[in-house]
Amino acid sequence: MHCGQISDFLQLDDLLRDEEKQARESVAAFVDREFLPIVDRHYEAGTFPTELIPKLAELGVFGATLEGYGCAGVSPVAYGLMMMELERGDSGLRSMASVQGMLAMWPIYTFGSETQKERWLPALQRGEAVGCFGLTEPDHGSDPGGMRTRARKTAGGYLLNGTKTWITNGSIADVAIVWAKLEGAGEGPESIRGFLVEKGTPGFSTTDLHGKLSMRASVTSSLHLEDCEVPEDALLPGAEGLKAPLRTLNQARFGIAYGVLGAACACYHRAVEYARERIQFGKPIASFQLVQEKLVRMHTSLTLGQNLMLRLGRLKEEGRLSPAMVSFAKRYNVDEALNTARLARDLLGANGIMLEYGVMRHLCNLETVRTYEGTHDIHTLALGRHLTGFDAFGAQR
Ligand code: TGC
Ligand code: FAD
Repeated sequence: MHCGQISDFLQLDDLLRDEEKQARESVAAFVDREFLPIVDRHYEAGTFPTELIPKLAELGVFGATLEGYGCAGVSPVAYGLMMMELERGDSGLRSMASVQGMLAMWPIYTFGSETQKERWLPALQRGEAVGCFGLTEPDHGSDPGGMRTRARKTAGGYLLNGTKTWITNGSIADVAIVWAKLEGAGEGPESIRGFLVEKGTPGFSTTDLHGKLSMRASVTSSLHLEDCEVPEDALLPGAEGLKAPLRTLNQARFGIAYGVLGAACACYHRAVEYARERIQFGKPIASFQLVQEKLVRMHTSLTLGQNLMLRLGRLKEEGRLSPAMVSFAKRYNVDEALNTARLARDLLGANGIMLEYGVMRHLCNLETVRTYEGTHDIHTLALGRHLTGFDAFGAQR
């Protein structure tokens, strides 16, 4: 069952094209058939079902909006609906796909040479290779402009040194997009460049992060670069300055803002069903006013989120989607999805904390989604800057 069947209060389906509905339905069927039966096992074990990667590729989810190189060239709305259905399964499943498609393929497509595109895009699209995006460092999360990772020009290429952490897909990736400051290109964020670092390159290693209580069905790693020499053609020629990773993040944030509606939808659906069936004081709890108020809040935020994303998807297609709009949607939809998951957890009583009911898993995942790709407060400040013209990010500016 897809999200449109769970709730389409404003009849937005009327505004979807046939191919957009088809994309949604094929991903939804995959999630129901192949992913939901195994997610609890993987969540408990803290593993990602890597055997599903070729199947995700067959569905066309990797780099779905790109043209050529085997990519489907679907509309932003079709892509967003795919992310929504994946996240109805689990935020970790959507994360795997959004990192592969938007954080690895998109920068290669946008900033890469033709040789780099030919080498990586078809393989990443087919799921024969996995990609990751290394921006965050142990001491630089919200302020990537302060990163310490350095690239030094050598006779045959570049020598990379530094550590990236919290990297989704890190240890399963065949290629990492590593952002580093190029020595001699300035001291500030203008010196940032992107490098394609292949698995197995001497001086490059990964370690997985364990002990996560959120995003358990997702691989999260640190990347270590110790005198790691990459060839000249590892540099993404079109990427200069902090703007390049931030433009990349814009793409992924759009998918996240759409995706979290799937997690919210799963929680809302579970809560409505549960409230109808659960009897207390001789009546279904759905008949109590306070319970109905919670369901109405969940349904309202889901409906507003669906409407918002359809509009933003159409603006994106027309090239009119601004970074401020993306910040708006990421901030608002994630916050609302988290509120929905909390309300659903509450409505399910003690059962709400059990893995088998799914809502606590979504709730825990959404805590990560609130933090990654720009924290809730970073997007607040991005919007505050947009509205006022004043930059409230750092004291020195
Ligand atoms: P600032 O001076 O604002 O910007 C530097 C240059 O970049 C441009 N720019 C943007 N371009 C496109 N989209 C955006 N959203 C942009 N934001 C800024 C800007 O115009 C400027 O261009 P130019 O030509 O003037 O050079 O830079 P700042 O240092 O003040 O930083 C701004 C801030 C705080 C918003 C930025 O650093 C930021 O977004 N921080 C959050 C970091 C973040 O989101 N990290 C995410 C890591 S990846 C991840 O979490 C993946 S999880 C994936 C998964 O599993 O799904
Ligand atoms: P910090 O930046 O230290 O922030 C801590 C707190 O301070 C937050 O509440 C923040 O909002 C607040 N804060 C910071 N600056 C300000 C300010 N100026 N004003 C007000 N408040 C402020 N990164 C990647 O590069 N690639 C990935 O694939 C990736 N995947 C991830 C997967 C997971 C599971 C997680 C948890 C993270 C992932 N990240 C990834 C990292 C993620 O992007 C960062 O965690 C995020 O950008 C926040 O950085 P931080 O954790 O260092 O928090």
